[in-house]
Amino acid sequence: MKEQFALLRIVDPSGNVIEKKYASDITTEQIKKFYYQMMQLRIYDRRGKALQRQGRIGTYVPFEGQEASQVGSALALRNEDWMFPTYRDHGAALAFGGEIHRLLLYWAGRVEGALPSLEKRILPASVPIATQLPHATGAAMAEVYKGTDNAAIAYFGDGATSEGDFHEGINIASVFKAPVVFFNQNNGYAISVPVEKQMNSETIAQKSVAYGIPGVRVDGMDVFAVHLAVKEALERARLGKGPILIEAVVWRYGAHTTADDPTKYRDQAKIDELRDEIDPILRLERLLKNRDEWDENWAQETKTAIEAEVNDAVEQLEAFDAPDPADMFDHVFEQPTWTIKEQKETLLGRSGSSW
Ligand SMILES: Cc1ncc(C[n+]2csc(CCOP(=O)(O)OP(=O)(O)O)c2C)c(N)n1
Ligand SMILES: [Mg+2]
Repeated sequence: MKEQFALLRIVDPSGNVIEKKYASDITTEQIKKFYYQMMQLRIYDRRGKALQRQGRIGTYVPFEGQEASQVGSALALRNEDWMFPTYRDHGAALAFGGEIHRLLLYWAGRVEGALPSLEKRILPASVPIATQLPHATGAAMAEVYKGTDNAAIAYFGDGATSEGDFHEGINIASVFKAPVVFFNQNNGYAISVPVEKQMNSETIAQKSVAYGIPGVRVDGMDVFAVHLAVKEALERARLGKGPILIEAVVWRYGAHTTADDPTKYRDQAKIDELRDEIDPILRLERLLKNRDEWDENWAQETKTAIEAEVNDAVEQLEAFDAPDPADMFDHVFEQPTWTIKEQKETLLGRSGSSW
């Protein structure tokens, strides 16, 4: 199956363009755009981890290593398309136009960070695994009924393919030819469970066969390969040809979340050693160097500008008024059930002024 679903790679880890037919798409402007966007994600992500360690936000989900798959896919979308991210895809949300301080508000446990974006159709992160797949199918079908050619993208991990919602979302999308891209990031782990223990399929892309849709396997550390695969999938979907399953093979460099210790279940030192070789941002640096287009000043200025942007966002985050404890109960259902009402009364009644 690995032969049938061969890995699409355009730029190799040493920064060489290996798929010559795409060479003309690889302009300096495009490389720098991807570089900027991935660097923004990395700086934001590292700050997120630091804020958690400092006790300034709650549990945080890092995505370091997955910048190329999140940026390449998000930048393939059109403004009006729908994005259904998981908790790990706030990088994709940021690349699609999400605001840094709103993303951080989410990790601070604030309802303001979970409101759908008014500017872009970015749904709040799905924490219950795979539940966003049927949602994405529904949104895509609604666009067809409305007569638009807008599409949806559903993000999900390798572990999510073991959920019923994965089947239901893809099956219905296939039957109704819904314009949705099922974008899997196979980072090899569902928390501590390696993908080999999760499934007997050699690839995730091959699961497309069962639904009668195309499946594509890409090097998720290659932003150009991801961008091309998602762009082509979206174009096809807009023409009414139905959904596609894309598997982006990526590395999760660090822990599952800030509440996890990966050294308990994998050889973390080996991954730390590999990072330099496989890194998606270094790949673009090497690509620019190979073209004699690397500009150290530009790289430094880019970093400085992003750091300032992230600092501003942290200030915005911390300038928000203290959260209202009632938020915890008020946004579970449109109309609260009696159980939620009772919980709210119990907590707010008992806690008195301690809030
Ligand atoms: C329905 C459901 N079951 C279990 C969990 C607990 N859980 C949280 S993350 C996770 C692993 C998901 O792995 P994967 O889909 O590969 O995504 P990744 O975290 O690697 O991005 C699990 C099982 C959950 N959030 N929702
Ligand atoms: Mg995973």
